[in-house]
Amino acid sequence: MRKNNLISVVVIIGLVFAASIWYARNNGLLPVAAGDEAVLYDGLFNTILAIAFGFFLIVEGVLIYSIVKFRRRQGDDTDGPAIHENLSLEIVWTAIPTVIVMWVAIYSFDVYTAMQGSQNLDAMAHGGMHQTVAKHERGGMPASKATLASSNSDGTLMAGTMPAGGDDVVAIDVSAMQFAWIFNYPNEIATAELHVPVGKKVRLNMTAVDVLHAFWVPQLRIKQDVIPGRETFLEFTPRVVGEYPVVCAELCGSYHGGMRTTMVIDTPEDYQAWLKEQQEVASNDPEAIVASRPTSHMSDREYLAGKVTHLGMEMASKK
Ligand SMILES: [Cu+2]
Repeated sequence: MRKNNLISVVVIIGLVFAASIWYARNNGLLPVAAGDEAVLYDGLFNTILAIAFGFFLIVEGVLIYSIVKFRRRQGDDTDGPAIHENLSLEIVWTAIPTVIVMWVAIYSFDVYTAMQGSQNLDAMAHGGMHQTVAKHERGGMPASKATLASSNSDGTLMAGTMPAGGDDVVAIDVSAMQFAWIFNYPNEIATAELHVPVGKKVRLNMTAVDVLHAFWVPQLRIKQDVIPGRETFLEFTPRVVGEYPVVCAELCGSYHGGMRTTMVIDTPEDYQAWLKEQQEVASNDPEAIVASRPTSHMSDREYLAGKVTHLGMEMASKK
């Protein structure tokens, strides 16, 4: 390669590199990162985006260059050069993507582990073991039905093997139903809106009353299925005070699209004040207590009637 060519290749690669990093930092494709996990996730997303954008520029650049440079000139009817193979080129263009893909895989798994993804895998493995026991006791009944049956008859869930949150963790029980979220805090507080304090680890222990739902907050970059008869959980650490949407991300019925609420990340003082306020509501409002009780003694209709009344009062009392 001539010296001039080498210099222009180096300059072009440098420019592509700079453009990729600039685009990864300024793409504006993601909403605000409201949790510590979201920051990790964005690091991964932006890195992959930078790599993809760099390759896009190189591939499209070479394409456009070739279209111009090697176009057919007037009166030129000769054949192109017959090139069969170029072993070193093939080795290079196989090795580079292999290294990149392996590195991205390791980086992704690292972020996944940091976001408690593998804890959920462990919990699922335990849930599976539990179901096998249930199947045994019930004389070969399908595992999922056995689990459902037990959660209906005694009001407790089979997944009792989940690791519980420690003292420094804000643990909130979430129950999903067609078509609402109920958040149960200690002291019989039940609300339709999720409040969490900034800077403290939050653990949501989730289960569904009826069908599959999924808890999703785009600004936290986390999503978890909520499953009838089995407990799943999500852990995150809020970092930006504000209001964010909670969206059901699993088609769960005719009003699935309306199954939304708000997650409010409060300052610690606001959070305590809110909890106190909810405590007063709960102790003066019999429906609020009903909403947080086990459902074993009620039919579904009675259970939901309690919720609906409570939700109505919640919304009215906020204004
Ligand atoms: Cu849903």
